[in-house]
Amino acid sequence: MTAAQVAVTVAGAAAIAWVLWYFLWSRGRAAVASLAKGVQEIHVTVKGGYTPDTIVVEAGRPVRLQFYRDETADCSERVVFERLGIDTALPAFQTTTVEFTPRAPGEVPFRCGMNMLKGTLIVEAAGRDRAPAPSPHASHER
Ligand SMILES: [Cu+2]
Repeated sequence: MTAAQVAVTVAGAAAIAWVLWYFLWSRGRAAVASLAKGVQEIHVTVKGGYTPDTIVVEAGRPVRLQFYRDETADCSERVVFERLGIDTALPAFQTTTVEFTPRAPGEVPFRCGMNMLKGTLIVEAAGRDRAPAPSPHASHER
């Protein structure tokens, strides 16, 4: 290979590494809630942090977060969603359910009682990818 080819290859590899870093590492351990019977549900393990720590849900549908606290450290004793008015105790080695319906798109941070462990709920606009195509008869119905 010529020096130019080597440079292009190295630049390409660096770009791929950057993309992987950006989506997998800098974004944390993101997960999309799965939909079951109209409820967006996800399991979160609490142990020195939240796994996943970034949860993607859709606005306007009920959300059920199942927090399993896999430790006794005082730090993770409570989980707080200030913007939703939620402050819930998480007993050790048990699953605690937190339910709510996010109304508006945006980011809702959550944290432990001491503001040390942190996570983010990303609320996306309703039906972003799931909305049916607009009816061709819509104009006649008005
Ligand atoms: Cu804490």
